[in-house]
Amino acid sequence: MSTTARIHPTASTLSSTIKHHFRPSPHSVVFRSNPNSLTRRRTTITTLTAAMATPLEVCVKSSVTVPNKLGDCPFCQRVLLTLEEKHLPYDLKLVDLANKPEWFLKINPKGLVPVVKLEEQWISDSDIITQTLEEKYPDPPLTTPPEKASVGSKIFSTFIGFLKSKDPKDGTEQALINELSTFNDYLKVNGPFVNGEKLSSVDFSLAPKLYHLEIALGHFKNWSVPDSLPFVKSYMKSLFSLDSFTKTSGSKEDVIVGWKPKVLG
Ligand SMILES: N[C@@H](CCC(=O)N[C@@H](CS)C(=O)NCC(=O)O)C(=O)O
Repeated sequence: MSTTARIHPTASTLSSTIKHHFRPSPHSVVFRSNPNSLTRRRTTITTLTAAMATPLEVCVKSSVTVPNKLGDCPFCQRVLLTLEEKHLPYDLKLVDLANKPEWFLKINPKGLVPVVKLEEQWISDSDIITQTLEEKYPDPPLTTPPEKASVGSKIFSTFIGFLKSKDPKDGTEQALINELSTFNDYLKVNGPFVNGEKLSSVDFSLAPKLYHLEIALGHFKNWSVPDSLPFVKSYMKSLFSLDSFTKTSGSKEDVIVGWKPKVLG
């Protein structure tokens, strides 16, 4: 675990600043875990305890098209999906990334979202946050077996390569198709999800990235996942229709506005 990713609120001025900004903030919305999500059957004492616990504070990207609305960051959505599927209540702090407030930069000087407060520590980076949530709230377990944890891991970078490409013959489209084909073959044998029948953390990392892929490539390149990859297509359809997904996804408009500068170069 990277030590740099843990942010320690040491100064007393910091905690008072956070309180001041958090309590009266118009951007503060309490989200309760969704009773209709896939994991709802687990009515254990742990779940009840979690549901009654103080909401976890989560800093996420705000919408750039609609005020006081959740934005389109795939890393933030990954964390929110994890909280939803673990039935953990959370208190959303919307951060305008184009004009980062002072209180947020004190929490995370790197200026990146998501950031979550766990046991009085602000933790950044979706990898570290989801790992820490798994350790602290193991029920329901969402761990992906280590040998499957990197399945699909090159899809996002190849998608960005293709999206930014201005030369149709530079091989970036084919590179993406190759990654998606490998994923399709994997799902055909091992699916419907990465760890078989059961959703796990790697699905909650991949799904928001595939959502961005679908919207951005559809809009900027009039491109969609080929019909020759039916397992990827049905994977995306299943993930995008989860209650936890629809509740935590940014709007199509935000996704498009977010990628525009990258496409224009
Ligand atoms: N590796 C980080 C990446 C987080 C990240 O890149 N977040 C973007 C938003 S999607 C961000 O905060 N960007 C800062 C900015 O746009 O100024 C994670 O997994 O949490």
